[in-house]
Amino acid sequence: MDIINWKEALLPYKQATDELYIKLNWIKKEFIELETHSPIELVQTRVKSISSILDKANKKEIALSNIFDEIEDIAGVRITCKFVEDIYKVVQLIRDRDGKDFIIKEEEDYINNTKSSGYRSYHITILYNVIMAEGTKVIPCEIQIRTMAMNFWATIEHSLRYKYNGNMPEHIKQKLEACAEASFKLDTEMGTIRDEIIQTQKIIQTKENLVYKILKNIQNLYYIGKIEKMNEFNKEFIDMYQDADIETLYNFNNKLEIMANLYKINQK
Ligand code: 0O2
Repeated sequence: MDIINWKEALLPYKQATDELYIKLNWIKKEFIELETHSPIELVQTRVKSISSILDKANKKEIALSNIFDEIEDIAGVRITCKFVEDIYKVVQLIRDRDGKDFIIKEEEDYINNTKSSGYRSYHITILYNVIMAEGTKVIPCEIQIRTMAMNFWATIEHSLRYKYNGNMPEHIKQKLEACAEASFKLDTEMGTIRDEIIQTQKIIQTKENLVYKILKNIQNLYYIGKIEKMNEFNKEFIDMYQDADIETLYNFNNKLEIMANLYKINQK
């Protein structure tokens, strides 16, 4: 068998994860721009390290020549959500892209079918087309979708599994199982006040967007040389900001928008 040129072999996996990172983050951005709750909290990607690929091949008795055909999580994407309900919303968003952006090969619901270790997560393996200089390559990629609590548990358990190298003491295993149940209880409890949390976040987001627009409108006055007006609005904004509710900020911004129209300031 020829020696593997790892740099060349892993390049399309890197491209796949880079492209998926951008696409999935754009789903998140779309929700935020529209001031609705994004089921996606965080997108992370990684290409498995060479030693980790070799360890997995060894553990699963995969011949070196079959590594790229049989290991399907060399390219990995992790999506972290706030709530369990959000995980299934993300799953649906991914299913909606099936056949358009990629092909879904397999789904594994380790939330409803918790692993004996206590591991919970939703896995989707997709086949993603990477267009390279020398043609198209189909790259399998494992998307793991989990809550922040599930992620916390999995990260700790993963490190301990690595530390004990398959010989984890029974009392640690039991502790981890108990922690997995406790952390899922937290997820379930949080889920019951999901609507209230989302509502609060929406108010914060709307306030942030309004403050951004106000400051931009004030800055525009500077750019067209209306320094006095700028100082006047700036002072008014600083005086009222601390106690202002959404309606007050909205009305204040409206005044600025009217002024911008009056001065024909190009707003983008
Ligand atoms: P890494 O370093 O995260 O990439 P398996 O034989 O079960 O490990 P398989 O059959 O390829 O793997 O698929 P599966 O079950 O979907 O698991 C793939 C990945 O899911 C693992 O990759 C882990 O990231 C995660 N995972 C699965 N089970 C567990 C678990 O019990 N604990 C934790 N912490 N993670 C788990 P790798 O290659 O093991 O590790």
